[in-house]
Amino acid sequence: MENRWPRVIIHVDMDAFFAAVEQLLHPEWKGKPVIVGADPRGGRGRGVVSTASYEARQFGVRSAMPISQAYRLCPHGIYVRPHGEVYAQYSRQIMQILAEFTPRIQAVSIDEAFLDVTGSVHLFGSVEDLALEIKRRIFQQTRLTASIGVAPSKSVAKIASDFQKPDGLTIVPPEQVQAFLDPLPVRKIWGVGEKTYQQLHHLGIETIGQLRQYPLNVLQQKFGKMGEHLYRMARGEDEREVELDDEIKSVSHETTFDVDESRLDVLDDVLLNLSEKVGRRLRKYRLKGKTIQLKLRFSDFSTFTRSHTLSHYTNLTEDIYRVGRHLLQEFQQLPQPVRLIGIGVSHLVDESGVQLSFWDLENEKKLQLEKIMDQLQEKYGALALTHAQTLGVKQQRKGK
Ligand code: TTP
Ligand code: MG
Repeated sequence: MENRWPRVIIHVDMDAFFAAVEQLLHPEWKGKPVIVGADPRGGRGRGVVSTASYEARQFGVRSAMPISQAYRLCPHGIYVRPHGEVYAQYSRQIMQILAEFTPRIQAVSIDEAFLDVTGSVHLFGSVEDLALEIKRRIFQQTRLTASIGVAPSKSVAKIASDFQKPDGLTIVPPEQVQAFLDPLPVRKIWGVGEKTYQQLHHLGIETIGQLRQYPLNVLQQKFGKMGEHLYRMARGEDEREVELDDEIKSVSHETTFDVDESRLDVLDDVLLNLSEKVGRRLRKYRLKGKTIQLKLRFSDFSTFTRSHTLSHYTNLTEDIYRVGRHLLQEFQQLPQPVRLIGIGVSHLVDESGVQLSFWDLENEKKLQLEKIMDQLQEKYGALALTHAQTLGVKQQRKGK
């Protein structure tokens, strides 16, 4: 049933983030109007509101409003100066929770991220189950609520996360994108600021549905470059990809030894084990990579990395291990005992986004085998099975 989703993009946005964290740190402020921002100084304060709890919003208090105005609207509110370090810590924790759902995640602000979970839905049953699980884990681990939008594109997912705030979940399947967008005000469109809004208003265009009535050439004529953007946004057309954060542009595993290790065969065994972990993770998230990197840290903490880029994309343990072993051999004479060894794969692409080359066709069978092994291993535990295929590689090496 989920096949009708060409992509599943999620936008997560925390509710009244700074104010919610303050309420968490001061439970007596729960249910009360909390305003984070400049000091109101009895109404004479300068500066603006960072954010306000939903209780304070009932009085009309909003982000970026002068603090003096907020004070007039809500004189009995609880006014707090921002604690950036604490918010950043919560932000990191939330991003880490999100990264459990897919390595394809893009943090766009302190309390907001896009996730491409196209490859992860099968792990959770359905799109809805996955989204609910994200909300559940965030709340369980932080006691904060998030609002989530799910759609086939980034722009629609972002509008959807805002649709039922706070603590909302709005899922817009591909066939409902148009019906969802049409009644919404044009202001909801990404990139429509005050100036564009005024122009649209003059034309009598208030809703996205009205905007959609206008042909492309008319919009281009009236709005120049912005015209095509409006045309596409009104249709929910947005090809933009979730841009991977730098630290998750690769999948890697590493091990630090209890006692520094100089025996090559032991290092080699560990490398096989790490390669298997990396391969399994790539396959789990339906990713492939092209560049394999070996990392060694020696007794004196000096750290070296060596990498090799293949001519094809892979997520096979066998490939990762083979290249890793090759790179390890380049350190023929280890200058010192090894303290840490790691292996990673980068230059990641979508498993399905990769054009089928001759090589892929040849390896299709191997891939199927490894997937079955992964499933069995997850079911019955890592030790229950010997990985016949990597064992083959190993025996070859030992036989040499
Ligand atoms: P937002 O996600 O825009 O707002 P929010 O999380 O407070 O509320 P909502 O439930 O509507 O998402 O911004 C995240 C945080 O960024 C917010 O808590 C405080 C900070 N911020 C500012 O400091 N100034 C601003 O003008 C805005 C918009 C946000
Ligand atoms: Mg927010």
